[in-house]
Amino acid sequence: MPRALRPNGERPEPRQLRLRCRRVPSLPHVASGKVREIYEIDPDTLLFTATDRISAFDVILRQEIPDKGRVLTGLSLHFFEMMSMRNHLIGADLTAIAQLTDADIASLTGRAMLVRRAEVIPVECVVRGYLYGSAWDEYRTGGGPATEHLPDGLLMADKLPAPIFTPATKATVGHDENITETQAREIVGGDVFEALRAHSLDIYAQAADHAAGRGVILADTKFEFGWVDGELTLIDEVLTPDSSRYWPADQWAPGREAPSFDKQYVREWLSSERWDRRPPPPDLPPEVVAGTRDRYIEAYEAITGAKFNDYPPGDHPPGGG
Ligand code: Q0N
Repeated sequence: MPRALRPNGERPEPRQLRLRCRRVPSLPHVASGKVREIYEIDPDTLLFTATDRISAFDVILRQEIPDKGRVLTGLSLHFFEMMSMRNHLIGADLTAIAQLTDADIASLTGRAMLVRRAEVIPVECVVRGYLYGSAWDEYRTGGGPATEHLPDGLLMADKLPAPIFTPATKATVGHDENITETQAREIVGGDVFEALRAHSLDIYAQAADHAAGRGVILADTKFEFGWVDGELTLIDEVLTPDSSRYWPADQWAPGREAPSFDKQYVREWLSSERWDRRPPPPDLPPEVVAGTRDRYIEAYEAITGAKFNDYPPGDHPPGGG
């Protein structure tokens, strides 16, 4: 089916939704995702920001989730700082950026990272430790690029014999598309493919291990890489609930649906509404917004072991010690 005719969220969002969070008018805008915006500081440096927007069933909802952008940025910073892989993070202190006003700094602090500008490698590097989402759909309907080497007889949400690297192409609109190893090698070259696979599996293993120690399963995740000064570099946001599937370990069992930490609550509420999953989505009532916010904060605290109240570091509530 041509992309333009596909049902629901694969249509571009209405203009006003797309523009709503371009809120740093003093900086040139470089790129947008559904919920992220990238601006230029100088030719070598970008400002990577996470908004409070949320998408569900591929549609951007009209209500924002307060603090969601800070939660996601806090998780990215946590993992960038923990990881040994070279990455694009410069820092999160915005106070020395001449182009930003005090009001910009106040609204961006905690939700923005200064990053090195990279030449983006056009392959999404997905690692899966469990069989779920598009990989499960492929597997149960007879196999496809992501699941071609898996044994028979696995169940939905099963733990895989070993984590698998399942590259995908970046679709400009709609879902990414899983591609075969051969296709990925054609896009990036054999040596780069092998480096991407090795780094992706290694970072996944480190993060999954870290999460497991805190009672959380990292079911799958997506990385992006680029070139900075000729060196392979991890870019984008990393290991956030938007780029990863996290499950509370005590709620997982093979053979059944596994509720994701963050979005399950809002998806369940949307499913209880009469809505055909095409824009415009129903308005979230305040208690659903608040409940979703609580889930994001719970995810942050479970995964990092830190209190969200203490984020960002150096930012203390009035009267605090
Ligand atoms: C960049 N994208 C991907 C999320 C997805 N360090 C960088 N240097 C140059 N370009 C990029 C980065 C990074 N990160 C990555 N687009 C530009 C698409 N993004 C768009 C925003 O939402």
